[in-house]
Amino acid sequence: MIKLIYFDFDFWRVDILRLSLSHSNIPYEFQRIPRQDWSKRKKEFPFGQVPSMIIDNRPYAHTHSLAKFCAIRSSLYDDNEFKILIIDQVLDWANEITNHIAPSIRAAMREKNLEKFKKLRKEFIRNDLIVWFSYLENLLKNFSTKKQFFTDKFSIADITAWRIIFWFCSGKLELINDSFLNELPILKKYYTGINNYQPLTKLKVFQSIVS
Ligand SMILES: N[C@@H](CCC(=O)N[C@@H](CS)C(=O)NCC(=O)O)C(=O)O
Repeated sequence: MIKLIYFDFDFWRVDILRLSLSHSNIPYEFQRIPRQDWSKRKKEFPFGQVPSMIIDNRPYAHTHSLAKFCAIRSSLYDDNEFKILIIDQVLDWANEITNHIAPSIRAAMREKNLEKFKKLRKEFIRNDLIVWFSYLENLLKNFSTKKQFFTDKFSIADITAWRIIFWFCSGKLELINDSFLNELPILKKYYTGINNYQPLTKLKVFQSIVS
């Protein structure tokens, strides 16, 4: 049995694993670690980070590696080397945009420095927000024939792209709202399509993430 481990809040890094396995009815356990227990438990995990995945008592980590594993198990990866390149780029893009917004999140949550947070978040909005979502839109524009899915077959790339767009549109990131998507009409249409893609939206995990 696959066991997934993350903190006690929803975040894309583990949600894409849960969505992928749930989509294909692959059984898994999910353990949430309360934030206050982290310093005691950090050493249990490879690289001292979560998400982590345990199978047969062996721990594994790093979002991209875990996502690839879960997607292969769920038939949401691909056999074609060029489709794989597209899927992997979406996963790497998700890591990149997260790394770009992370300093402003850290300033607010960890350092509790409001001035620094505002400065960093405004810099992110000015320099990175549209730039990084344009990169994703370009990938879709250049490689997807119908623009419905990244590889023309629903995959972990769509789960990941959807989860990140949802994060940025959710209103949970202060000073950012969904209006930025108006500048990216192809991506906006794609996002609306995934928001109505029943095999994903009917999942309990999906519903709990959006509620
Ligand atoms: N390279 C890792 C990054 C994972 C990561 O940054 N995890 C954060 C939570 S989102 C974490 O474990 N933070 C606690 C710590 O580093 O002590 C991955 O790809 O999964």
